[in-house]
Amino acid sequence: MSTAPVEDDALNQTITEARELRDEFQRFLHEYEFGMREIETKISILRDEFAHHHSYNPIEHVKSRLKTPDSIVEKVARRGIEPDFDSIREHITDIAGVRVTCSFVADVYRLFDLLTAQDDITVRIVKDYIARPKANGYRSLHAILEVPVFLSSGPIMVPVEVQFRTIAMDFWASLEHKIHYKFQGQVPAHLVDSLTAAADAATELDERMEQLHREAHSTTLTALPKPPIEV
Ligand code: 0O2
Repeated sequence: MSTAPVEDDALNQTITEARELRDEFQRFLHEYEFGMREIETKISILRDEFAHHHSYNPIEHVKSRLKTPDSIVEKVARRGIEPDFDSIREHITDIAGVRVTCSFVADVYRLFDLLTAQDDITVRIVKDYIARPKANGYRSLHAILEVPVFLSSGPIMVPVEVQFRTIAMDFWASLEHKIHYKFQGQVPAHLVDSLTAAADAATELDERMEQLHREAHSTTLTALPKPPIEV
């Protein structure tokens, strides 16, 4: 059975529009991917420079992710954001995310300072959940940073959410996330209490490890005939 010419035209028009939307969405996501890569490169340069010139690596690992289209659509609906690209660009700032896990709390702040001091980085929002942990015990330093991306059409500023945390904070957040997901947000009270206690233990561990590190470092320095000179 063949469709009438008018119906064919309507169908072709719908297909063309759907393809255009798909292409525009891909271009939109690419902007965030490029922004994420710029931040990854900056972090990787800092890491290499530390390793080569300071014989110290403050970064344990770096993980990046782009929000999935489903997750973007879900957030647009949940926040009541207009479903157009400009509104999404303006209101959703965590489409590109980079998580930097450091050894110690001092490294978290040092990395944050070094990254945000770079001339081409604009700091949009900082949420310091280390200084002020969330009620459930969540700790991390969050920053929405804008980084320039140079496209063939010209430069654009892309927001990237960077989360800085220690290994202990990361361990806790990852378990908490799994528990939260398993119970779909309705975590039983006894588990909430245990998680809060575990967050306190993680904070204490961070403090003790950093103290130990400082002691070991100062012992090494006094044991050396001459302290190293940094130029
Ligand atoms: P994903 O997949 O990790 O990105 P918003 O995301 O803007 O709606 P909010 O509270 O304004 O929410 O942003 P905030 O406080 O900067 O936190 C956003 C991200 O921090 C979350 O992203 C998590 O990655 C992490 N986070 C914040 N609070 C918690 C917490 O209590 N537990 C854990 N495990 N992680 C947390 P997403 O979008 O939830 O997920």
